[in-house]
Parts: sequence; structure tokens; C-alpha cells
Amino acid sequence: MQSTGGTLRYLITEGNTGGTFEVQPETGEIRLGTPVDFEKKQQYILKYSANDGLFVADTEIVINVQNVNDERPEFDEPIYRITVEEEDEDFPRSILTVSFSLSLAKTHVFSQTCCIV
Ligand SMILES: [Ca+2]
Repeated sequence: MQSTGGTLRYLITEGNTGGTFEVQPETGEIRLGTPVDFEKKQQYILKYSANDGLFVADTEIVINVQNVNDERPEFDEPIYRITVEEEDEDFPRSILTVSFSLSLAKTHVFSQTCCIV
């Protein structure tokens, strides 16, 4: 059996959560229609099909969202309390090391010492 040779139509049939992606039915071009957020969804798996009016071909498209650093750095503690002794003659001396964490996602991926008082 031969194809009719009709116009191909392209379609996303599954996985287009929230209408994030748009497909141009005539060309098959897939466009990002809304912003993606790594913190909410890291991967989309689209079922994608082409239909020539007689036959339908299906495939799968895996789209990974790349994380960018869009979170504010945070100190590890909300308040630091220390005690220093009076009449100590040893100067200068370290009394506290404060660190903060740069966050790429909800989980902290690395820490960096920022200040020595
Ligand atoms: Ca991020």
C-alpha cells in the first residue's frame, strides 16, 4: 500500500504539560511557548507524530531543562551568636567564620566561606 503523498501534519500527542511547547503543524517546528523552570520540572518527554493522511509515524522527544543560578545566596544560619572574652591581648584574632550557600535549585549544591571577622 502506498501513501497518498498528502500534506504531512505534525502533532504533539502527549507530554506537553501546561502547553509549554507549540508545534507548527505544517513544518513540524517545535517552539517553546511559555517559560520553563528547572525548579518545577526538569524534563519533558513529548510523544510526537506525523500524519500524511494515511499513515501515522510516532516518535519520542526528550527535552531537558538546564538549570541556571536564579536563587539568592543564603546564609547557613539566620542569626549568628558568639561570645568573646574581655581583656584578651591577642589581636587580631579570628572569632567567627560565616558561610553562605549558593543555590542553583532548592537543594544547596555548594558552600563557600565568605567572611572571616
Ligand atoms: Ca535555578
